[in-house]
Amino acid sequence: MLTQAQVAQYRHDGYFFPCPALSPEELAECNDGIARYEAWLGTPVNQADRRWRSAAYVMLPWYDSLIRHPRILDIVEDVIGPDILVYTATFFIKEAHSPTFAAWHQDATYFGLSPHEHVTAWVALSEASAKAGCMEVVSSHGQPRQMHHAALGLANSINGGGQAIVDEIGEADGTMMVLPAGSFSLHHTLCRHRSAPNRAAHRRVGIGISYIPAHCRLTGSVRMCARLVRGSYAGGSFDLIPPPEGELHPAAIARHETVYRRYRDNYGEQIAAHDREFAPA
Ligand SMILES: O=C(O)CCC(=O)C(=O)O
Repeated sequence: MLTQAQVAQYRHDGYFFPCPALSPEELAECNDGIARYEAWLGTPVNQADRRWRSAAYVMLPWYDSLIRHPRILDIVEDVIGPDILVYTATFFIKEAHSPTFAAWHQDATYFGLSPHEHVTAWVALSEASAKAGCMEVVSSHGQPRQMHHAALGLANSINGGGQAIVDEIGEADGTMMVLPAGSFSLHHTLCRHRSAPNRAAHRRVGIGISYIPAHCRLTGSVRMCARLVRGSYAGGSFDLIPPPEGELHPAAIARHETVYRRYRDNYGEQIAAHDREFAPA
């Protein structure tokens, strides 16, 4: 649980860290789960088709347990309330000595969620030091606002759209969100963040879990899927999905295909909506 002062700090800055979460055994379970997943894929997750990076909790029970972890949800509840959906979750992996990076961006840009209450819990499954390319954030100083992005399709970008903010960032203000393995950070959907290449000798492994309060709506035309992880859902923009029937169970893999397709359809629609919103008058 966060103190009132910590919640106020999150609301002012748009980020908060570090929050300890996983025991050494739980951390090992997650990393063993990734090893089994990569054996099934026949390639590291970050080199596989992008679909396999996204929403894999739909197919993997260990991952479904992670997104429902009480130590993560207790803190997420402190900032978005008791009725919590997972909108998506993403593997963010950088191999040792790799150029993979994230340009400055805000998650809200292509998600199409309203109101802007989405928060990402970025869970470190390895140490995320500055050398290993941890995230860097800039405080919103209590005045978050959507900035202009371009989907540049940047080479080596960890984000699908290769998107980057094209407005002034204020990066002199940056803070490195260094995390020990098993802990997590929070960043608000309008928090400006980026990460540098991994110059360390170890693989940097993280999972970004996108939590939203159940009252969030989608602004686009695509009906998306979500997983209810705490509290209740009165209905709205999302179709709720059940837990996986088993690890990589055929029914769960088929469901993942639907979840991913809708995610991509929405994302494409939102890129166009963002470009319209920021088009010169
Ligand atoms: O893992 C990274 O380096 C970037 C993660 C990110 O952009 C996010 O969680 O929104």
